[in-house]
Amino acid sequence: MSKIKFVEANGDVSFRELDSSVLQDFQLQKKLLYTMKLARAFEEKANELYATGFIHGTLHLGIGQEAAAIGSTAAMALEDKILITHRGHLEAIGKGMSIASMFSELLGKESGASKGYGGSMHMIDPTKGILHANGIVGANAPLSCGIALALKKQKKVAIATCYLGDGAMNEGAYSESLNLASLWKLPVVFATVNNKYGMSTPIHKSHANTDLAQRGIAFNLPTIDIDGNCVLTVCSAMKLAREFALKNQPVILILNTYRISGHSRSDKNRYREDSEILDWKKRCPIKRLENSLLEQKQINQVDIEKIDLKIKNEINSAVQAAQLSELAKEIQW
Ligand SMILES: Cc1ncc(C[n+]2csc(CCOP(=O)(O)OP(=O)(O)O)c2C)c(N)n1
Ligand SMILES: [Mg+2]
Repeated sequence: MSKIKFVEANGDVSFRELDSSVLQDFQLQKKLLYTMKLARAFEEKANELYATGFIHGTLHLGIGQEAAAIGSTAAMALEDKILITHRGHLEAIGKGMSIASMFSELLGKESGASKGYGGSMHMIDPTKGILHANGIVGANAPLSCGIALALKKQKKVAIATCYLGDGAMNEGAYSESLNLASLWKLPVVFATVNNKYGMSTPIHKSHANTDLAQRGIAFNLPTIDIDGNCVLTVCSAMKLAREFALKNQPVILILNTYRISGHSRSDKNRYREDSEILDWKKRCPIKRLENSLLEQKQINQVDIEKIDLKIKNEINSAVQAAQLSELAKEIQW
């Protein structure tokens, strides 16, 4: 298990151990396994519904990135707020959103998260702290500063987490937000999901400095840089980031992972080698935790079959409920 790399605002680097409460809490680990499997099954079902013509618009899947989303949201409180991106299904599920309302949204139903008007990129549920979902790359960053400022002024014991991608780091709004968050000491975590690509562009063609953890230094911000495919590392790192943010010290969290799925449904994967995808498939975050729990005899094959069956039933009944509900009023055709 890899350690947590911590880069101070002055550039000094140290490595920290994972949170012992995360390592010893097998109930939590089983919950993480369940939620990652649920999130994977949700996206696989969404993919199938798209392919069979039930979902219109587009779909950005995060297959392979489950640990980054589920591990980080698991370290949050209900009162914490998140802002998600065009690839936001996983974080929404991790923060507790109902998958029935998510399927309804995908199918354009009135019972959907955004009443069927938004689709895949607009999974919002304020009761769970999912305040904003945005298809405009980088636009979440200044909004998260506003939300964090409100939390600070209201003296809430809660933080805002802004999810964004490696590509979004090169939007001007990202740098402006780092500056503001640092200057105003806002309770915000910039959770950067580094999946190595912005659409078809690899980071070495878009970042002048590919060591993403160096970016914070210019803004006097600390950065936590970790293996985003290890859910226990992610959960521990997010706990640490949250502690800083609660003390009004904004932090950048870099979650290094890989998108197995294409950028969107129209992606033909012409910009990367099959061997690269295969290599990352071997580092599947779900299998990794499953194997670790098996090795430690915390679960067995029968438990895994039970979990998989429970998830299958949960997905099927959520899709069924979505299919039975009314189409969003203004898009009946
Ligand atoms: C301001 C803006 N520019 C361009 C786009 C088109 N676009 C959608 S997703 C995307 C790539 C974003 O890459 P990254 O931030 O790394 O997120 P990822 O897709 O890898 O999750 C782009 C360029 C957009 N939606 N908004
Ligand atoms: Mg990316």
